[in-house]
Amino acid sequence: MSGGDERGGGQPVTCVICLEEFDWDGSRVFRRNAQGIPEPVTLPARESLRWSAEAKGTIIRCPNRIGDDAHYFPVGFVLNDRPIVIGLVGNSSAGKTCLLAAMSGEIDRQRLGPRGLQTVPVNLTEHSQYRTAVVDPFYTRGIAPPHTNITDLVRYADSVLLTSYSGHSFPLVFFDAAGEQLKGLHGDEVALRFLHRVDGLIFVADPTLALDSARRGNDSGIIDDPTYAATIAGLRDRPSEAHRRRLSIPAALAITKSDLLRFEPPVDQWLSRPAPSVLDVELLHRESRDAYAFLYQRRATAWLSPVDQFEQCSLHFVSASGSSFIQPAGDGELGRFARPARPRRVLEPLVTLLAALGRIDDHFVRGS
Ligand SMILES: Nc1nc2c(ncn2[C@@H]2O[C@H](COP(=O)(O)OP(=O)(O)OP(=O)(O)O)[C@@H](O)[C@H]2O)c(=O)[nH]1
Ligand SMILES: [Mg+2]
Ligand SMILES: [Zn+2]
Repeated sequence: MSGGDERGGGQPVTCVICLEEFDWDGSRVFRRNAQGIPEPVTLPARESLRWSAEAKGTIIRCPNRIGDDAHYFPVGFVLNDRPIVIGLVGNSSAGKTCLLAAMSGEIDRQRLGPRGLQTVPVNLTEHSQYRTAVVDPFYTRGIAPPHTNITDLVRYADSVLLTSYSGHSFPLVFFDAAGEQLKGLHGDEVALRFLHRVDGLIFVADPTLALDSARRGNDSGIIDDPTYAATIAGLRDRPSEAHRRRLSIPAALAITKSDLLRFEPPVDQWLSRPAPSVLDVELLHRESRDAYAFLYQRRATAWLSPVDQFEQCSLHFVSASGSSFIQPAGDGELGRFARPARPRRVLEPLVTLLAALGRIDDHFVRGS
């Protein structure tokens, strides 16, 4: 194959799937044929006027192989600002995969547009597959995304390319940081790279657990999620976090499944609010205070640890589905929600993280 050594001189780029950095020479790319098989293409020199036209729609291969599949991602992902990596943390069944499907669906529907970020279509097979297999059935028929198999500790879930009105483009990459397994993260390369590379975290909390325990009169008062502590401990190993009392990357706590509490104050007033068109810092603080009090009163104080451990941690009431889950009648049945998905406020935690990372133009933020 022409195009030279993938690890040879060139610009350092980050694979959005395994987060490993490698050198890319600017000319070695691939294009999928009609069967979807990537075939090598060599681009003209970077200085050439033909370069951008010929690079359009091509993909880059990462030399790293984790698992069975080679990693391919759009050339557009390396021509722009570095990727922003967002991780979802929470126990099994907390609602991470549903929240991710809802965020991805909302982003594809340009619901970040009023916040100053447009989605740019890129040729990313993984994103189209994810949309077809998970997001579309969730939106059109209320089909619940399948449970995530715990084969990896953290796993690439989805990515999109966003452009701000001020003209900056950056890839946004989501990782699903699976369950209790994070405890054993020291043996796992991708988990370690993830923890060293992640730019922001969404901690996912299932409020029904807190309610159940309140109803049971659980006096032990411990409603814990071991994935929170494991992730926080892993982040503490980052050189940039050494000797800091609080972790410097931004975090958000998403109290998901809030549709189940939609008649309860204060959830009712937050969930029924339309998504704001600017990030109003005063409102954000009010919602965070309400959500903090809500969890505190239900003795879910262990979930509040991110508030103490991160310099910035906002709290949000969200619902991925907007309606309740119907238990499947039989073994072979798909789990589904009562209605096609109508996500509520799922982009608020993300927008808050992106604002903290300087990716939301000032024009779309009020107060500070
Ligand atoms: N009512 C309601 N139920 C939800 C919502 N999101 C998730 N659920 C329920 O919670 C279950 C688990 O959600 P998942 O998103 O698969 O949970 P997860 O955190 O990805 O779990 P693992 O993949 O096992 O780590 C779903 O099958 C639904 O029953 C929501 O927004 N509203
Ligand atoms: Mg999952
Ligand atoms: Zn890779």
